[in-house]
Amino acid sequence: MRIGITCYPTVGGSGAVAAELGKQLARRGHSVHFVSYRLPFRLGGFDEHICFHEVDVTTYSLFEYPPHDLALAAKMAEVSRDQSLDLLHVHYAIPHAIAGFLAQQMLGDAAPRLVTTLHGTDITLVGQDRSFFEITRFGIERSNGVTAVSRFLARMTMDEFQVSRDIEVIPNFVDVSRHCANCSCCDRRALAPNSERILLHMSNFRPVKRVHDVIRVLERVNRDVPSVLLMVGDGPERASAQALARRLGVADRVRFLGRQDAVEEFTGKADLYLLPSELESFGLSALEAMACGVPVIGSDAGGLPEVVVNGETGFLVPVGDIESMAARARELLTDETRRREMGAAACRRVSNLFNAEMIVTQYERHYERVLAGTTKKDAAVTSATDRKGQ
Ligand code: GMT
Repeated sequence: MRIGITCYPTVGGSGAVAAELGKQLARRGHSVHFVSYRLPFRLGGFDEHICFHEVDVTTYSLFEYPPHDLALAAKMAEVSRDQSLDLLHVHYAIPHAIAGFLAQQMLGDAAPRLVTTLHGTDITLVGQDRSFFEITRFGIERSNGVTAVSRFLARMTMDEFQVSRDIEVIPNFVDVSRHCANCSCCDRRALAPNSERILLHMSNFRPVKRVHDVIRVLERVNRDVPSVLLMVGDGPERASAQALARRLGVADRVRFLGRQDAVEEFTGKADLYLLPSELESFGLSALEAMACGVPVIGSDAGGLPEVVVNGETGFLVPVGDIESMAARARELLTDETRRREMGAAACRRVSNLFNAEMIVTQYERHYERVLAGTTKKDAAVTSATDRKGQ
């Protein structure tokens, strides 16, 4: 297939999924064209089947707000026409689904089909804003195929936006072969020179991630179990999180590593992964930790229970319950056998349910159905009829 992909190029789960999906599709021989205003993060390296098309946003003295979304739509139409794209797959509803729809309108009969993947905050935060509600709904209704990254997100989209169309759940995934399943290969001494336990958190430090909770948990755990905390990523709450670490007297225990692309190179060094988000439609970073055999302690919110099985691959506690989070962390850090068992269970869960091989095939099947103009329900009915006929 000839596939156009549009995503936010900045650090974030939706961009990570889009980049990884593009690479995996290219590996399968599809021709992939990324259209965005910057090279998406995690899309480094040359691949003969991947091209990047940069959206140029013209500035002009009349424009107080340069019209990025129109420039994107025009570029999507241009690339679709020049590369004879079969479909455009956009990640994050706003504004990408609308730009994709506009591109289709510009091309008329020659337009590619449009697939929109909902990732989370496009529905749970941005889409809920009154000024975006109707246009988000419009984008969902007008896409030829819609996928959501968790059952939670699909349900929420249908309930909140009252859409009756099919939304297929296609979860986040990990290239299991790239993530180390055994953390003993890693040298921990550079990060924990006095054999402290290592806690890890990775995010874009937006308020929804509750990064202050992460610092507070480390402070509590460190009272009994000497520990260090690695904070990976960057964003609006970084400075206040650093200030909190200083105020709580644990600044020397917390290392802010900033943005890191090759997360698989150090994730396996951690003993525990913390994700106390207010809401998480899926929680890609938790999945990446699990793939490295690291148990997750997170909040019992959104789609996270679809990723982390409470008591089996980690623990889930109510949002904001720092004491329970710290207690669970202490419990695992002082029982190495249990921690390792949970880590191994986490790793198995990723291999069995969320590995790239399986999930990318699910996307391919979705594309095929969209191109054929059928739905998953039609396909199920057809195969049931075929079975009856046999
Ligand atoms: O988490 C973020 O703030 C980034 C955001 C994004 O769209 O880039 O992530 C969302 O999409 C990820 C990939 O599908 C999911 O794993 C994250 O759970 C989701 N974030 C939230 O729901 C807060």
